[in-house]
Amino acid sequence: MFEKVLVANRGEIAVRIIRALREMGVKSVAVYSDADRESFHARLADEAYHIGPALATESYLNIEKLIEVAERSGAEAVHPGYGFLAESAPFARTVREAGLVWIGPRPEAMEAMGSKVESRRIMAKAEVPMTPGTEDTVESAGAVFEFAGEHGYPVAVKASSGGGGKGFAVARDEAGAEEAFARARREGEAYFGDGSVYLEKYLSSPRHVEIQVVRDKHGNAVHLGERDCSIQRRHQKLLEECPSPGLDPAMREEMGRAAVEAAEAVGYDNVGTVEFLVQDDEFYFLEMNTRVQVEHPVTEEVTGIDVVQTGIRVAAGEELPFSQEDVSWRGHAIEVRVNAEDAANDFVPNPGNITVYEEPGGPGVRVDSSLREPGEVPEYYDPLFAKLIVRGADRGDALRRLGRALGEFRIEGIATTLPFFEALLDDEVFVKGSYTTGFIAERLGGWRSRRTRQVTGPAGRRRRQRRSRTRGRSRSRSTASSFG
Ligand code: MV4
Repeated sequence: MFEKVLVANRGEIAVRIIRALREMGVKSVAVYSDADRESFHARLADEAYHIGPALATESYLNIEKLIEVAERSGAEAVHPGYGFLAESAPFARTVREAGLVWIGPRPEAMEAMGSKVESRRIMAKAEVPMTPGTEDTVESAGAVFEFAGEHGYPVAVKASSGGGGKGFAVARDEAGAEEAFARARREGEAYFGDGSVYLEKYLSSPRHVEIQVVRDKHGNAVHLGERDCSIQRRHQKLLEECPSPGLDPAMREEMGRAAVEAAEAVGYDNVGTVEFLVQDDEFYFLEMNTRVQVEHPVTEEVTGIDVVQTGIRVAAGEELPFSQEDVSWRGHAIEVRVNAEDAANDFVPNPGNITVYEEPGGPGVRVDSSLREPGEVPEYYDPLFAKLIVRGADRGDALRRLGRALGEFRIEGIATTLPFFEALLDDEVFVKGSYTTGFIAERLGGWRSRRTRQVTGPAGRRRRQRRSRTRGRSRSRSTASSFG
């Protein structure tokens, strides 16, 4: 096992990795930018090195500076977390060329999964179910007409290097083909420097269900179950849960097996996530993420397996300490992403200084956060600063616990996504669990949240009085507003 690891990241995932390392008796090295001087992750690590100005390209994305700190600190391995350079094969290669261990999969696997066309080729060979699509990239909108002639409209046009909703467009009919083709190509070029696109038969109302997998360097591969990530706004996940309300045991078993086959076909050798679309009792490979994901805690809470520590052990060459038969799932977990975005004002970014910060607690409640107390959420990075994860005996229990924990979460000074989740708990489609990826787009506009808590009696009056004095408070008790 490593003696010392550089955590090449910030925020809540850096805190998470530092905690994992500490439990393993491994020293942690943090890096921080000007904006993160007072950050919790820098304080928590055994050592912390300043790496530059707030701008990510000058700090957390600066490969040279990261390698320099790794060498200066005597770290033997680098953990990239998620985002930033987590899926950068060049960074992984540079880490290895510096004689350090990359805590993640082989760069070749990262590259293969970074190309949607290449990953579909590999999955086709492994007979992992996929939507009908072109085996190669296509050069003109004429290919859309031809594809639709065989598979019908709508047709999804996707940039092969795309992700996160960029380089994705839908041709709903012949008239829309040119524009969809041009948009996917343009976005592929602009965001990923690669305008090559391919086609898939478009599924109109799928769920987004992903399977956590891990494969070690000795060929042992195991899946850790699914996470339903369909509650997304503009391709940004907001809530994830396990198990998925949309899967029955047979499909769960089949998807788990397909995900393991995918990992084997890729020669994958760390923790990873295989994403699927699920519709009409069928599932289809979407893409594979070659990093630990934001939502990994949902899987940890239901399996009891520490996904981050498992990834570190695999990178150190250890065999998986569990087999598929050892994995079991218990209860129901839900994660909500607490972003510095004003949910009542079209989720506009709202970074700034948090003046009151009180996390919920008690049975079945976990908060993974970049904060320990009031402090700054900087404007330079991803708006996510905390994840509230709850676990209950079943979904109903987890939903009640989520409502209770949201009610305890106090954040003042900035607006956040907390009120959005309170309103979600009032939505019958969400509570029933019969939602798809279209849920937010279909229901967000018409929502008027209601006061979810009738404040009565002296405490209520006191709270009401206090509220009138506090401006900009991110109330976890939603007030009359619409999440338009
Ligand atoms: C699809 C799809 C339906 N059919 N592909 C959106 C961005 C990228 N991650 C892939 N996405 C989709 N691909 C086919 N063939 C629907 C989506 C999609 C989506 C997927 C997962 C989660 C949220 C989504 C929101 C809109 C569209």
